[in-house]
Parts: sequence; structure tokens; C-alpha cells
Amino acid sequence: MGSGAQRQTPVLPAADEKMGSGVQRQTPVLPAADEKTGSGAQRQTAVLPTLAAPAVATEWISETAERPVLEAERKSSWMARLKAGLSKTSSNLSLLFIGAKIDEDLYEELEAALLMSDAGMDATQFLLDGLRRKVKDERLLDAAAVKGALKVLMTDMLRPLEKPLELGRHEPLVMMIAGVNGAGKTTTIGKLAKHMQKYQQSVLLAAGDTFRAAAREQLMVWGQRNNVTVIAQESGDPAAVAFDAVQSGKAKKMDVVMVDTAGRLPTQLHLMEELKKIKRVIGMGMDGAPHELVLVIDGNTGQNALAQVKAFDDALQLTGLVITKLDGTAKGGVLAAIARTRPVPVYFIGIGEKIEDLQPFKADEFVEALLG
Ligand SMILES: Nc1nc2c(ncn2[C@@H]2O[C@H](COP(=O)(O)OP(=O)(O)OP(=O)(O)O)[C@@H](O)[C@H]2O)c(=O)[nH]1
Ligand SMILES: [Mg+2]
Repeated sequence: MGSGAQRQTPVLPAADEKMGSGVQRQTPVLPAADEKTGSGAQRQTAVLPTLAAPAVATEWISETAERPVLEAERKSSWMARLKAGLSKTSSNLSLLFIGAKIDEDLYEELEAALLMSDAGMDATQFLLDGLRRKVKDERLLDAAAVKGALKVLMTDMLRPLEKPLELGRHEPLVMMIAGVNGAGKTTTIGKLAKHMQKYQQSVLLAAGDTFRAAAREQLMVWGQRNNVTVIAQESGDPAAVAFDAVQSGKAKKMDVVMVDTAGRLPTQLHLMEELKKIKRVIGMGMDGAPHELVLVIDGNTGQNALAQVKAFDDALQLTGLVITKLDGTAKGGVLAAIARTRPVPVYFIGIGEKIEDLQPFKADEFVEALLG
């Protein structure tokens, strides 16, 4: 987006959020992959933009040429795939309620199912206590009503994690992306860059993963193909690459600068120090930057995800999370654990490798997929 007079400030909204219905909104949101924000009044909701098939297949992001998909169709396909991804937990939970009597056995089985979903002790106890209270207060007598009450409790618990990623607050908005090895950082950056471009956001990427030459190449090839500038250095210091990218982003009046980083475990203290240094040096390049510190988590990591959130948050003061790979064997309960113990907003969840497989997190959709 240029520095024209009518600069909008998008955020990444929920998949079903309506935009630009005639009223100028103050902070428009950057919607899910397939939504078009008109620059004011007109909004096309029906058509998923066709993405060109890539000339080169890369290992970390795949795009396929697709026929246009109706919004409703897209939504139901997203829900179906989210449900499929979380089916392990959802079938455990749903089975409990079929023809069940509301007795201690039910609570015990529910406790076991929640613990198995990676929700952790604290969230599990919180949900059980809330459910017992609700059953009593509302005099719930049948299993379906109890399941409905659990849905409400879970949605309330997860809703504080729901927060759109707001764009346009800074020029450029500087985002630093961190996470353990293979969590999906680079893939997520690629998907986000494509989302943002659709909303006239100019994006610059910094190949801050200087650890592996292949990682740099990966980002550069992708950048070339998608017309996104990538700042990279042959060798060296990721903090210097990040600094250069911020300088360049300012000079070129880019809307967004995203800094990729090499994967690392929170127990690798020297590597955590390196992340802090990258953050500090970005701040030297631009006051107040990085504005977003996003941790990418593999949804299959179970309870360890919580340890990752705590460690990265302590080191970097996270502003948001992206939870990927909820399409595999993920159990999903870890979001409840995060909500109870370290409620860092979940900007996006990922259920696959295509662009539209990354969508804003919505508590009600998630609970519907788990307990629908
Ligand atoms: N099934 C599935 N695979 C995903 C998802 N997101 C990323 N991946 C895959 O996970 C693998 C690792 O992704 P990367 O983006 O390279 O992960 P990274 O965090 O950048 O990895 P390092 O830079 O090596 O630490 C790739 O094969 C991705 O295609 C997702 O939501 N679902
Ligand atoms: Mg990477």
C-alpha cells in the first residue's frame, strides 16, 4: 500500500467477518485468504482468488491452482478439515455423551478425555468445576444439555485467545517470527505474505535463518516467485540481517517486514539469547519494533507446547501465536492449557500446507470442531 491519502489499516479478521459494508471502518482487518476487501463499499465474498500453480515446487509452501469456491463452500470445507484434524479428541469427547447418565462416571471419563486431549490439569479442573456448577444451577438432566454446557464453558475459556492481527499501525509493521525447529515458521511467513499482498500490503522478508544456507535459498526462491523482496546475507549474523531489513523496509515505505528466524529449543540458552539480540537490534533500527513477536507452534507437540509458550514469552514477550499442523494427529486441547496458564493470543491456526489452510483462530469454530 502506498502512502496515499486513503490508507486503510487492515487487520486479519476472522474468516467470516464482514468488511466494508458501506461504512468506513477505522481499523479494517486483513481477512482470511479468500476474502476480498473492497477499498470501501464493495466487497466480493463469493470468489476465492485463483492462485497460480507454482513454477517450482518447494518443500515448505504449496500452492495449487484452484477453481473459484463460494464463501459458504470454503467455510464448510475449512470446518470439515478442522473437524477431521481434531477428530481424535472430538470422537473421544462426543462418545462420552451418547446415552450417558449424568453421574460421577461421566465426570471421570470427561476428566480423562480432557487430559488426553493435552488440556492439562489446570484447564481440565477448571472445566469440570464449571460444568458441575452449571449442571446444578441450570438443573441439567440429559447428556445433550451437559454437552451444550461444556461447549459454552470451552468457548468462554478460549475466547480470550481470539485476537486479529492488526496491520497498518506502523510503517512498516515489523514482525519477528520464532519457534522450535520445523514448527512451520517459514511456511507461515510465506502464507501470511500472500494473504497480506492480497490486501495491498507491501511485504519485505528477512531471511534471519542464517544457520542453514538452504533456509535462505528456500525463502529467496519463494520470494522471487511471489514478487516479495527478501533480504538475505551470504553468511552471518541474523540480527544484522533483521536490522538491514528494517532499514530497507523504512526506506522503501513497506507496510510489513517479517523476520524469519532459525528454529531452536528453549533449552538452548545461547540460541534464546541470540533471539533476544535480534529483537534488541530490530529495536535499534526502528523505535518500538518489533511490533509483533509471534511464536509458531506445531499443534502436535502436546503439553510441551505450553512449555514453549512460557519459555519464548519469558525471553521475548510474545504478542501472538500461530498453531500449525492441526490437520495431523493434533489433539487440540493445548489451546485450553494456553488459555488458562499463558493466554497469548492465537492469531492463526494452520490445518495444511496451502494458503487457505491458515485461518484466523475463532473460539466458537474450534469448539464446534471439538464438540459439534
Ligand atoms: N500438515 C501440515 N504441515 C505443515 C503445516 N505448516 C507447515 N507444515 C509443514 O511443516 C514442515 C516444516 O515447515 P517449515 O515452515 O519449514 O518449518 P520451520 O519452522 O521454518 O522449520 P525450521 O526453519 O527448520 O526451524 C514443512 O514440510 C511444511 O510444509 C500445517 O499446517 N499442516
Ligand atoms: Mg524455517
